[in-house]
Amino acid sequence: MFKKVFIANRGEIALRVIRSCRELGLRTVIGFSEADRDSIPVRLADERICIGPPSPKESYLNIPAVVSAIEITRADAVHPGYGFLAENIPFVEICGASRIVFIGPSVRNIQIMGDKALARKTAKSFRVPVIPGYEESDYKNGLHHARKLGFPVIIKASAGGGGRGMRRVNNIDEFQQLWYTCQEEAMSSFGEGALYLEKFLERPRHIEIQLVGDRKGNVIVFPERDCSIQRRHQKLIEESPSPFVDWKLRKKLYRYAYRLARKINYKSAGTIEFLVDSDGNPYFMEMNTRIQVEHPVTELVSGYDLVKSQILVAQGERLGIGQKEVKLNGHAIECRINAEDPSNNFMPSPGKVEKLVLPGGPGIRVDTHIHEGYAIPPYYDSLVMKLIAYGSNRQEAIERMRRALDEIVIEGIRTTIPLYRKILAHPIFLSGRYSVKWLENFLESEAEKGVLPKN
Ligand code: MV4
Repeated sequence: MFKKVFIANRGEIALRVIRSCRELGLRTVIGFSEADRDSIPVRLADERICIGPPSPKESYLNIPAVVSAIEITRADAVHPGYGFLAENIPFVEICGASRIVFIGPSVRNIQIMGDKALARKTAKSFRVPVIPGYEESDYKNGLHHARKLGFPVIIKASAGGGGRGMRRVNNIDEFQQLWYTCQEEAMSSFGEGALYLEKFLERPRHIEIQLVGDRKGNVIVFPERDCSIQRRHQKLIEESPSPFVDWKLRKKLYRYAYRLARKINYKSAGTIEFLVDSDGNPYFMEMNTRIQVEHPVTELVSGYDLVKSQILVAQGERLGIGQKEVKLNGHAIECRINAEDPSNNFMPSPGKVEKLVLPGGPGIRVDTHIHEGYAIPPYYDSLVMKLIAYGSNRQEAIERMRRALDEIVIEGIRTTIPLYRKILAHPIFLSGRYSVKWLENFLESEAEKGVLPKN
């Protein structure tokens, strides 16, 4: 049993982890940068230790600093949250060698899924459908495969993921140039030029399945999240269940996600991302080997604490429930509130929160580390709050989200709240018939009309 958990993160997720530790009776210690000294998670943890200056490279990403802090504070385990060191193989290896339990999956699982071409091959080998394509880094073979697939195709970097290092190719004349640009970009961004090729799907939806595995080989899978509302590969709104997914498709997604997690012996919380084409065919895309920003929507529809479960399975405990006990009740929607100005190209807007009035009432959950008087530092991700609405159905969840968006007041910084008020009033969002292309098209049409309302 753990006595003390080290939190190697900041902001809302650090607070989220502290809350689950508190409920489990575990002592917490947080490693913080100089910029986060006066933050709520640093205050709420049982212990705190400075790991370096504000720059993430010198603090939250600084492996020697984090590992020394874990050793000095004699923590048994480390929770990495998301981002920073959550999928960093050297960090997980050093934890293992230093007898620190990493609250997450094995090094091997992170390796397999971190290499997107290997992840594809692995999924294929277990008969999980992937988008028609080829793992191929040779230009001549690539061109041959592209002709066979038919244009448009998409070239992706094996070391990329989450939208980094991809090129859409519309016809054969563009192929050579885009192939080599993609390869060079992969080389310079990831230090590795390996590529793979896929048929380009028009207007797909991004649908993902949360799962948790324990150390005894049990895996449970959860109702899907629809994460199709994105801008530049950053998710803005997520919901569960997807308005597009019926039980027939859900069962298929469950089967594929379960099979893949089980076959690779996955032992933690993880998420399998699928692209679903307009005919409702799901294809494996990537796996995220961490807890994700949008995990609360799954918690609300399933009644299951995913962070608590992550900690318990890392301690060697069994999952508390079997697949039959995984529930899908009602509907949940999350809006990621960023300190960014949507009327000025989403320009980051750090600074002091002069006034803060939080929404509440039935079906509203607010995950945030900010408070009135808090200065949002400019060094990190601009996510400052997750506003999550729950209802007995989608309509009620939307009504509650709209109410919460009307109640909330944040002054002193710009936020994405005005954009959410617009999206939650838009007929396409309300109909549930949106693809991954919709938000960018909507933002373009708004830009033409003039600017989005100011905060
Ligand atoms: C695709 C695709 C169409 N066809 N792959 C973007 C993020 C990365 N994980 C994969 N992405 C895409 N891959 C094929 N074969 C379209 C996208 C895509 C996308 C996917 C999910 C959510 C938003 C997106 C926005 C643009 C493109």
